[in-house]
Amino acid sequence: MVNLIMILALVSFVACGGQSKGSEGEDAETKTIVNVPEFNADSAFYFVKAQVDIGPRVMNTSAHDACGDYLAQKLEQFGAKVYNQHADLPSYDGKMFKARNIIGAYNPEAKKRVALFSHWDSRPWADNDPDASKHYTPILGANDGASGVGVLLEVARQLQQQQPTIGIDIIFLDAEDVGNHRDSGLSDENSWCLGSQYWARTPHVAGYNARYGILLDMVGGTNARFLYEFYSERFARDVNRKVWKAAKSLGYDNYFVAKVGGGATDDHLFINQIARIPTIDIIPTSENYTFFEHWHTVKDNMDVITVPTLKAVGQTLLQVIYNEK
Ligand code: AHN
Ligand code: ZN
Repeated sequence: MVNLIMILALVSFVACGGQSKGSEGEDAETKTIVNVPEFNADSAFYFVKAQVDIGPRVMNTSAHDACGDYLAQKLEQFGAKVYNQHADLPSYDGKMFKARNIIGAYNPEAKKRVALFSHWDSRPWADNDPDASKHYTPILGANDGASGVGVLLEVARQLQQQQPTIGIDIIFLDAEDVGNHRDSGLSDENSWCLGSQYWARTPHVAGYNARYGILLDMVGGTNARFLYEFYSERFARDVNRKVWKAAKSLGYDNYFVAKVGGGATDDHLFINQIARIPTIDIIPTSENYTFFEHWHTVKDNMDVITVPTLKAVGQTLLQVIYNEK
């Protein structure tokens, strides 16, 4: 009984530790209290919608170019040093894509850096649509593309208001979603992620390095569950643990499930293999479908985007980056 009371007393001390710091002293010595800004998920939602409203961001179209200008302008407005990488990248089916990677650097002089990635292009074909007549229709990519970028624009807005200790690079990659069309009969990994392959070989700053990287892909869907992605686990296990632990500390362990899931041939794979920056992918996994219900279909529009998922991902990211020293 005495033990139980002691445990209860200890628990209540820990539970109110956040408010009443000071007199006991011990906590203050072992932990530095970091002010982590509040991630505004409504603002992130608005940034997702702004991209989707422009239309499908398929290379060599005016909507793509308009969205690229919008993203560079937002990063500029939020106080980043902006780099544009323009590259002509050949697609697997013999086209030449006019691609543009857009990078926003915060605290560009800092040696200790974390890189945050998301692709901003949308898939030229809804080749996973149940209706085969849609297989050559470009998708809006609200979740697959715009969601990660929307979260990172809100992160950028927060970075302008409160600078973290380390340097941050927000990297919007182009030409991710141009991999082999389902009906082509091909399955070449290298046909995907052309923008990240280019960036990993030719970073925006010569000799660029970061402690680690975090890629966001399809982070706005209803009922999203993020498991440790298979290649992330192989290349950057510690980063997975760090991020999932931060999510748990915020009560988001219903979104960030601490189990190993399947692998995705995604931008992080090339960043790990070519640039050798340990990089994880935050991407949903499901037993019922690939990534999310409307993946690579014409239904990947604003109806699939939900504010609470954006909040869980965005707040977790802020928790991680403001705790880096
Ligand atoms: C595959 O694993 C085939 N694709 C993951 C990369 C991707 C496509 N991300 C978004 N769209
Ligand atoms: Zn895709």
